[in-house]
Amino acid sequence: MLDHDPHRPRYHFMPEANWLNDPNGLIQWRGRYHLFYQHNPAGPYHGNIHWGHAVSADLVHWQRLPIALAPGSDGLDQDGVWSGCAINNHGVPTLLYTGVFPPRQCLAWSDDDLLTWRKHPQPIISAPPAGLDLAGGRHPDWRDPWVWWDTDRWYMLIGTGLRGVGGAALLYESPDLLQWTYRHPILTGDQLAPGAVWECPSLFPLDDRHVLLISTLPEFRHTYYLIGDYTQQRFHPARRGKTDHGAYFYAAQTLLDDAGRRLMWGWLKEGRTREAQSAAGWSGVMSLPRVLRLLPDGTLGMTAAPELTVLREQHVHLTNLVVSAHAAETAPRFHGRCLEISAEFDLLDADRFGFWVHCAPGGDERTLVAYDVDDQALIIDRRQSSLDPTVDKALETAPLALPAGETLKLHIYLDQSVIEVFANEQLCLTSRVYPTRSDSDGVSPIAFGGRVELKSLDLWRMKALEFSQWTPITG
Ligand code: DQQ
Repeated sequence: MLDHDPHRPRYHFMPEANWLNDPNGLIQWRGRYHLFYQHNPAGPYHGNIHWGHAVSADLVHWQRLPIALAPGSDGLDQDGVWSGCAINNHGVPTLLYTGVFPPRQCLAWSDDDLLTWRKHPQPIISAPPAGLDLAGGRHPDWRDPWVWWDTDRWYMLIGTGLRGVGGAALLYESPDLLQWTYRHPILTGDQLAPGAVWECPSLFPLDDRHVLLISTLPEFRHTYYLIGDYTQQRFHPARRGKTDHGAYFYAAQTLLDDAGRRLMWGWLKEGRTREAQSAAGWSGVMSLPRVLRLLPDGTLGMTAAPELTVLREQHVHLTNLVVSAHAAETAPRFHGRCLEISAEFDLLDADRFGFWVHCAPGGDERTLVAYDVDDQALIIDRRQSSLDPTVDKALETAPLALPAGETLKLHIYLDQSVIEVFANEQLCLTSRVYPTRSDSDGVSPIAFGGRVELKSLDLWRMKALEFSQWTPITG
């Protein structure tokens, strides 16, 4: 049934059905990429949280593996196995996560190459540090361990919020992953670092700087990056930005791969009602893997992982096309809901230009992915994206200055209800659309208020993936 769902992505990773949220425990182990994720195998809603697991040799074709961690033990994680990370503990694959409720930091390890996991019988940290006034309701917000080794010991960050102050990333240290000592926050909320509570904090070096990722509450819309220096166990941020400017990319986590690349994934939330998610039988999609780099202006740049090119099928290539609103009827029109579009535009006198996507004949339903010259912003205009009155249709924008003479390079991934747009190898704007008509699949270049030159356009139909299932060896 799910195979015929026109909104269900075809080449983004997803569980077979039901609920997915945060990426967890990202690690490359013996050459293969392991992706764990928050998962409810019992339904398309958040609850009963397990760690799902998938593995890939190439970042594109994923094999679904058995559930790695399930809620179970009283006093550990009976209400859910919440987010965390994976590390190589001197040769032993090890997961650290938050068991709920109340929150406790827990550990599990594998003796069989990450296939099955054994939980340490007690929490490794059973309660937050005494004396801190932590945000939260019945239970404190204090979760999502991020762990690394430095010189002669392990370090851990835990996300939390300090009442009256803001979000915080608490630092702990340990000689053996079992005995932990609390030190202090490496950073607390200030003008640069928003949010009352930080979820899924993570810290990693990138070139000669450090990056801290925080996913913030109560906003619950963005993973922010802070770029700065980590010295004397304190983080000193210099720049802040959004890992994605849309409202759907959250709880991002990264891994350092064997090639030295810092790769990032995030949870793509849904933009429709709980009832619609329940009727669909699935909710939540993993983003495409993104390669991070520091840009010369000190911000975080990102591109889609080049491995994704293996998904390309039929191809159209056009060059030097002048596009204007008047020529809209004659502009080339393509069809598809699973496409990669790579385009380079030279600004002429248009004040807005880009592509109609998911466009029905006559334009009853259509979504605009465009650059607005006056506003200096990339936009995804979803206001006409669906005839369904219940789905999200807000306009999404990302500030993007184009210095005189610079072209705009758009890299757009359409995968049914997912739109991921990379602009000038700098930033990303991701959104969700839910057209109702089966013929809402047109794609065409468009310009408003003048003309634009489409210097080059490449468009590929993308392969639909079957995420293979793991089958136990019997006999
Ligand atoms: N999701 C997990 C938490 C984390 C939140 C629970 C972020 O551990 O803080 O599913 O989306």
